[in-house]
Amino acid sequence: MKRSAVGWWFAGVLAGFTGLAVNYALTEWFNQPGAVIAVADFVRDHSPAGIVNWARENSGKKITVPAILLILVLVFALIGRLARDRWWVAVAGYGAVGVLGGAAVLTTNGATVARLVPVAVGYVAMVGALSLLGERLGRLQALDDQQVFGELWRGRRRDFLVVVGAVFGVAGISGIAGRVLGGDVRKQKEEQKSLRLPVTAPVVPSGVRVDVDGVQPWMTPADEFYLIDTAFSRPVVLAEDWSLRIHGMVDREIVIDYNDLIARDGVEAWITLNCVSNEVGGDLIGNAWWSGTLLAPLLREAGIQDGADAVLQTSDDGWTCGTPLTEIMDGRQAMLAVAMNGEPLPRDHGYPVRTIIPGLYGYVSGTKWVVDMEVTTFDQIDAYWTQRGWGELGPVKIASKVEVPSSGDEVSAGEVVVAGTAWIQHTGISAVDIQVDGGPWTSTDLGRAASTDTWVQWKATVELEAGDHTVTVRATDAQGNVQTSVRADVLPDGATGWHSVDFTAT
Ligand SMILES: Nc1nc2c(c(=O)[nH]1)N[C@H]1C(S)=C(S)[C@@H](COP(=O)(O)O)O[C@H]1N2
Ligand SMILES: [Mo]
Repeated sequence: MKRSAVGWWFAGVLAGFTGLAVNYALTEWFNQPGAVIAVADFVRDHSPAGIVNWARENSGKKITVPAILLILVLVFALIGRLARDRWWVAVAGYGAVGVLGGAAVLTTNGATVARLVPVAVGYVAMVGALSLLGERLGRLQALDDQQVFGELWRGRRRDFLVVVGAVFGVAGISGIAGRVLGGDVRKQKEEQKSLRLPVTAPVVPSGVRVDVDGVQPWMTPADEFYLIDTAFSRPVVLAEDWSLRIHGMVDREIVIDYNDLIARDGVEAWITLNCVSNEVGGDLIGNAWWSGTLLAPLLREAGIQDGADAVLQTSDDGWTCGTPLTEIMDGRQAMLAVAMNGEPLPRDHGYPVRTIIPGLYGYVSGTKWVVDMEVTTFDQIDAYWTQRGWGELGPVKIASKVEVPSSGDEVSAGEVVVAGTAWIQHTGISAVDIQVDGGPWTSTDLGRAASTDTWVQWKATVELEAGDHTVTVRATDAQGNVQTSVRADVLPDGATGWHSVDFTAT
C-alpha cells in the first residue's frame, strides 16, 4: 500500500495560508503593506507595458491578487508534499517564499527594515503550523489516499484541521479586527469626522442643468465619482501623519504638514476631472466642488529655478505623475485639494490631500495621497504611465456625449428630447451640435457654463418618425475648434471621435 500524500498536500497549503494570515493581521494592525499586496505591486511594476496597459482598468487589478494566491496554493501544496519525506524542504521552501515577500516589501514606497518583521513572523507561523500538522499526520501515515480522504470527510481526524484552522481563523479575524479597530482605517474615519475644514458646501450654480432625466448629475456625488488608480490596496493616510515635501530645482526646500496647508489661503472651484482612458461615450469623468490651496504660490515660495519645466509628483503608495509646470503656474486653479463636494476627501479619492489641475487628464495631474513634489525637467523623469507609452503632457481633448436616449432605447415617435454633456476643461465649450440620421447638423441649447473648467450639459428636441434612428454629437470649443470625427484610441493621449447612439422610435 502506498503511503498517503494528500494529507501533506493539504497541510502544506494550510500552513502556508496560516503564515499569510498572520502576516495580514500584523500588517493591518500596523498599517503597512502586506506581503501579498507588495508582491502584486512588484509584479505590476515589472510587467511589460503592454500587459499593464491592457490591465490598467480596475478589472485588471482584480485578478492579480487572486492569481498570486492561486500560485501560492500550488507552491504551498508542493512544499507540504515534499516535506513529508524531507523536513528541510518546509524550512527552505517557506523560506524562499518569505524571501520573495520580504524583497517585495522592501521595494514598497518608504520601506524600512521594520517592514520585514511581519514577513518573518509569517514565515515562523508557516513552519510552526506545518510541524504541528506533521505531528498529527504521522498518525495517518499507514493509510492510503482514499482512506485519508474518508477520515477527513467523516471528521474523525478533525484534530488535523482544528489546530491550523484555529491559527488561521484567529489570524484572519485579528487581521480584520486590526483593520477595523486597531489600524488606521478607524482612526481615519474619526479624523475625517472631527476635521473642521475652512471649506464651503457645494451650491450647484443656477442654469447649469438642462433638467433632463437620464443626464448624469452636473455635480457628481463623491460615491459615484469614477475611481482609477494602480493601488491593490488603497493607502490609509492620516492627516495628522501627512506631509508634503517640495524639493528639486528650488531655492528652498519646503515641507508642509496638514495644519500648515489648511491654514493657507483657500481656493474652491468646480472642476471636471477625467481619465485619459475614457473611451468615446465612456464614463471615466466627474465634476466636483474641490477645496484646497493653490499650488503656484507654494512653489513660488520654494523658488522655482530656471530651466525647470515639470513637477514629478509621488503618492504615498509610490505612484508617480509628471506634471507640466506651465499649467500649474499659469493662473488656473491648480490646487492641493483637501475636500470634495464640501467634505474631506474620501480615502479612495486621495485623503488627506490630492492634486487637482483643470485642463489636464488625471494621470498627469491629479495625484491622490500626494506626499512628494520634485521640481525638475521632463528630460530627467519618467513617470508611471509615461514609462508605459502614454503622452508626457496630457492636455484634455474636446469631447461630447449623448446620454439621452441611450443606445438601444425605445422612445415614442414625435418630439424626442436628446441631451448629454460636452467638455474641454480650461478652454471651454462654445457650441454643441447634433446630427440625426446623417442629416444636417443642428445646434443644441447649452446649460450655463459654471467656468471653463467644468463640463456643460446640452439638450435639443427633435421630431422623429417611427423607426430606427441615430444621433451623433460634436462640440466646438471657445476658440472655434470643432471636435474631430477622426477616431483615435485612448493610448497614448486620449480618445477622439464623435459619439453616436442608435435607438428606435415607436
Ligand atoms: N496615487 C495615485 N493617484 C492617481 C492615480 C494612481 O494610480 N495613483 N491615477 C490617476 C488617474 S489615471 C486618474 S484618471 C485620477 C482619477 O482620480 P479619481 O480616482 O479620484 O477619480 O487619479 C490619478 N491619480
Ligand atoms: Mo486616468
